Amino acid sequence: MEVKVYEGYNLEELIEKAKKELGEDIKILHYETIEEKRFFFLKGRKKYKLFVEPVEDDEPIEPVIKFEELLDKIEDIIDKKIQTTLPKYAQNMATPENLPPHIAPNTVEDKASKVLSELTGDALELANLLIEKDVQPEVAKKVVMAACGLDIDTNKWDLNTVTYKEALIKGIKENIKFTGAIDKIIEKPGIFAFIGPTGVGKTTNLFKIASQLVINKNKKVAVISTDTFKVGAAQQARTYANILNIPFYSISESKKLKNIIEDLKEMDFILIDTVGRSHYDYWRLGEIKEILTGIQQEIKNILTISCNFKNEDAFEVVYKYQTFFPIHSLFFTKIDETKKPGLLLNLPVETRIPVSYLSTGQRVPEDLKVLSPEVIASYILGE
Ligand SMILES: Nc1nc2c(ncn2[C@@H]2O[C@H](COP(=O)(O)OP(=O)(O)OP(=O)(O)O)[C@@H](O)[C@H]2O)c(=O)[nH]1
Ligand SMILES: [Mg+2]
Repeated sequence: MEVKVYEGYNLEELIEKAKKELGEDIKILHYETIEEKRFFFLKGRKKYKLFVEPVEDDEPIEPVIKFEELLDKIEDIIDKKIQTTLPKYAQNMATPENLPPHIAPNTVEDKASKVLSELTGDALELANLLIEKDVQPEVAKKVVMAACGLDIDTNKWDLNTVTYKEALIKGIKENIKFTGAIDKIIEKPGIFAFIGPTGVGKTTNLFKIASQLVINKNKKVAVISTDTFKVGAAQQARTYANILNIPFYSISESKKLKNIIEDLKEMDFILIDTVGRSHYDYWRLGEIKEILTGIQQEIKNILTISCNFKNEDAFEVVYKYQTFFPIHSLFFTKIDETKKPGLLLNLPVETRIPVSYLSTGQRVPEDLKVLSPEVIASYILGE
């Protein structure tokens, strides 16, 4: 291969020149600097000599892939893989371009009126009221239809209940499963892990439940924290555990979890607090899964979601976590921070995942409710 030599005062310009002449793919062999001669006491300007070889089309170019690019590519592949195995509710949610029409801006009202075209009278009013609370039109229709009969005059569906609340409770009962409080267990110890995005209230609410189990139900409870990542996290949890006077462990490895669980055979409940992770952070979600697996006993994973999440974000959280963990139930938090708690219906109706608790504020242990059709209906109707 012919080697070409370029000379000049600016190295970058020489490279550009070489690329213009030989094409974008060039191999820079080396460059030299030469001091130009002037007078015997004056230094000359610095000159460069660049030695370049053109790269033939069929000559293999060594791939230079940055680590971050490689991670992006792998995440892309995982995303595509997940997309093909998603439950039906999530298939349209994975990418913003694919957002279903009821989420796309400007089409919300059109879509809603189309979806609700078979409803009339009170049924239509209730459905619209639900939509105002950020309930998705399809979900609103499903829930309302459960309390409807066919109106012969209009050939449309209308409520057959006296009040909206009654209708809503009926619709919720038909469309959502409830686990009830976790205080009933078949085999002890009942092991529950609190998983979910950062800052949604996992630690706080784990201790609300621990308090209720210890104080109201007289159960033996231990807490294990796998959150060795966040500064002060273990300390926060240890303080709560000390107040309740229950055993507390902080661990970072699966092997240790196994041994500790063996030691805690006599407990009624073991509650595991995990470190909050973004649902986009596959590697870190994998780490949590790694710690939680390898244990003989079943761990029931409670996915904690804040009611002030946007619909599409909450759906993404659920299906991404679902690809890593079987989910026992959804635990909703921060209902006090939103006036539009549509998620309480949207997520469980569309995903069919049972619901367990609702956190109504920051106070430990008071601000906690076991979810029931009546509780959801009250919050949705803003009572
Ligand atoms: N307003 C309101 N705040 C809440 C509720 N539940 C928890 N919080 C607050 O949310 C903040 C975060 O709570 P944590 O329990 O630390 O959240 P976490 O999910 O454990 O956070 P990470 O471990 O960092 O992922 C705290 O200030 C809690 O007091 C709730 O229902 N309502
Ligand atoms: Mg925490």
